[in-house]
This record gives sequence, structure tokens and C-alpha cells, in this order.
Amino acid sequence: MLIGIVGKPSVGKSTFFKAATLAEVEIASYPFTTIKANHGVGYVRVDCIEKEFNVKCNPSHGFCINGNRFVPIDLMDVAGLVPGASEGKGLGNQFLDELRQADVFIHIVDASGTTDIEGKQVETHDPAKDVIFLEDELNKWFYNIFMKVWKAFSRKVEMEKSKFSEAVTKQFSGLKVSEEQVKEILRKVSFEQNPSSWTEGQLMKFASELRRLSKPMIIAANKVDLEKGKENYEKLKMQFPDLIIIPCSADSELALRQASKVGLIDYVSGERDFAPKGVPYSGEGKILKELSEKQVEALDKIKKNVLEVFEFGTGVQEVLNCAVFDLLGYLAIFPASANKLGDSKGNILPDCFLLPPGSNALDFAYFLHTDFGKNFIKAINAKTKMALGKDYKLQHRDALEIITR
Ligand SMILES: Nc1nc2c(ncn2[C@@H]2O[C@H](COP(=O)(O)OP(=O)(O)OP(=O)(O)O)[C@@H](O)[C@H]2O)c(=O)[nH]1
Ligand SMILES: [Mg+2]
Repeated sequence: MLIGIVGKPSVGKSTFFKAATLAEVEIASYPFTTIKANHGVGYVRVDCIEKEFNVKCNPSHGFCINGNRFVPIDLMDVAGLVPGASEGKGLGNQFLDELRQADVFIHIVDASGTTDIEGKQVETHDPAKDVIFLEDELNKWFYNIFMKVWKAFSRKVEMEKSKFSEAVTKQFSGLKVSEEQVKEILRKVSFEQNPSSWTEGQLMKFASELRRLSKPMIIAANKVDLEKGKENYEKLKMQFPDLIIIPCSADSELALRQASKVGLIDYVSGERDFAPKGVPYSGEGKILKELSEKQVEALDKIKKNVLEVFEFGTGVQEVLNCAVFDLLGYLAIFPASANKLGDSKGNILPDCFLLPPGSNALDFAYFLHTDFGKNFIKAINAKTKMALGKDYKLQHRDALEIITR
């Protein structure tokens, strides 16, 4: 699964990316700092099942802190998008191409309203404009791709709906659009006439709905640590009640993650607190370095302006989790057997996989190995020891063993 980080220039896309991945990327207050896309690994946070089994896990990918399992996901940070990008403005089409493989978008918005539509520093700017323009550009991107195939069809007076959806899906190959999704949109828009006679408005509506379904988007209202941040975030929520909008301070998350990495503080992504409060501290056998006065001041500011104000702390972890689990509906599944929680090397609960919504026990078997799928007999729920058939619909945080012939 790939998460694309999008937005106009200077909103904090690379800061968000760096906070989530700790990869070395360029961050600066002028537009188009990022030109080439950055790829990295971030993590979603899952309540680890180790507690239910009374064990301590050893993840082979990601990590686990205090029962919080961090499962890797791929992230991509791209160049800033400006109005007209779908027509080639700014860095235009090139990076739209890079976004083809994304399953979901995180739209970073500058909620402080201190950057204009092109990412230049200004006194005030209404972030609502950014929400509208970005959706618009992405929809136009889909519209342009769609029009290529529609033009061929529009010359025919009659056409079968099935041929139409097949051709549209083909045109969108490489953009992770399935024929099922195309058909779903056809049903949803339910335009009376044949697609060849759709009006301009109907064509746009079709392309936009297809974009929304195949590339859903969550909004990170970033820079809420700044003066107008909270106020603008609350306004955005009122103006766009149908969108998922999460208050965020990527800059604060980055500072906390970096301080934690070098042992200055103990901080777990997604928490509203960290330790210590400016005194040397020994936690879980780890001796932390003494903080300087400046560091204490910076951390106190994050605490006062962000962690104590917002329900999800810096919001970065919540944005990632929401995108993967709420918006996409993915499920975290642990391979495990009731009698044996370790692998051949004795690692306990080494794996946790993310499966798409609607996956069943047989899908999980195939996901692990084709042979497991082909020779599937049953699955066993490691928590309850109950046997499950191939059609069993997976639940988030299930622990399953696959029994094969
Ligand atoms: N106060 C505050 N500043 C932030 C936050 N996130 C990013 N910034 C600042 O915003 C500026 C732009 O950050 P970048 O991460 O480079 O923005 P970008 O969206 O990647 O920009 P382009 O690559 O040019 O499109 C930098 O000066 C960051 O330090 C935040 O949460 N709070
Ligand atoms: Mg950038």
C-alpha cells in the first residue's frame, strides 16, 4: 500500500514525511523545495495482541513499544501542486504521474493561513481555498485521462455499458482503478442517456466520482501550533463536514521524534506526553542525556501549544492511522497459532500484515503463500482456538493460523 502526501507548496509535506519516516529530506520555507519525489517507510500504530497472549513480541518489520505495534507502510512526498497543475503549471503533470500508484492521499493544508495559493509567505490566506483547489486539480487530472477514452466512444451513438466500463478501466490502468469501481460509479451517477451523449457537467462528475473512490483523501490541517491554526482548523471542519480533517503539527512531531531518537526524551508517536520534563531520566534501563535550557523551552512549547490542546497530540500518527484504517478500511492481521506464537527462530509474533477490507481467511492464506491458499483446509483463531472456514471475514487484530493439506 502506498500513501501519497499532496498539497500546494510550503505547507509542510516534507516535514510530515520526515516526521513519519525520519528520512533525510529537504525542508525550507520557500515554494518548490521538493522537486523529485521522496519515498520512505512510515508506520501505522496498532494495539498489539501481545497483551492478550501475555507475551512480548519481536517484530521482524517495524517495532513495538509498550504494547503499541508500529507496522510499516510506504509513503511518498511529492512536489507542491499549484492551480493549473493538471494543465502542466508549476511542476505539473510530471508529479501527477508519480501519484498514479498511490492508494490514498494525505492532503496537507497550511491551517495557519500564512502561505498563499502558490506557497509564498503572506499575512493571511483562507485554507478553505486550498481544500477546494486541490480536489479540483486532482479531479481535472482524472477528467483529462477519462476524456481520451470518452472521445473515442462519443463518435458511436450506441454503446454497451460493459464495453464502456472495460475501456475506461483500461484507460486508467496504472492508476489502481478497478472495473468494479468504474461500474460502481456508473450505477451511482445513473445518468439516463448513453455515455456518448453526456454533457460536459456529467463527464466531469463521472471523472470526479471515480477519483474520489479510487484515490480517497484525508486532510491534515497542519501548522496548528501557529497563531491562527486552531481557529482555522475549526472553521475547516464546519465548512467541510463530509471530509476527514485532523489537526496536525508536523514540525512538532519531527522535533519530538528526533529528540527521542537521540535519547533526549521518551516519546511514542501518537501520545500526548513525553518524558522527562527537563531532568536526567532513567527509564527502562535507558539513561537519557540532560536537556539544555533551549531544548527544554522548545519541548515545553510543543507541550503547551500542541499536546495539551489537541486530542491526538501532534496528529501525525492519527492522520496515518485514519488514512489506512478508517478511510481505506485495512485490517491488521497477525499470523499465529494458539500453541506456538513464535517462528522457527523463536521470534514471538514476528509479523503483522495489512489486508484490504473485505478480505477473508482464504485471501489471508494466499497472501501468506500461494501454496497455503491452494491447500487451504481451515483457519484457526489463535485467541479463541475456534476453527474458521475460508469465507470467514477477517477482523482487525485477528490472530490466525492457516491449516493446509
Ligand atoms: N510552525 C510550523 N511550521 C511548519 C510545520 N510544518 C512545516 N513547517 C514549516 O513550513 C515550511 C515548509 O515546509 P516543507 O516541509 O518544506 O513544505 P513542503 O510542503 O514540502 O514544500 P514544497 O516542497 O516546497 O512543496 C518550513 O519552513 C517548515 O519548517 C508545522 O507543523 N508548524
Ligand atoms: Mg517538500
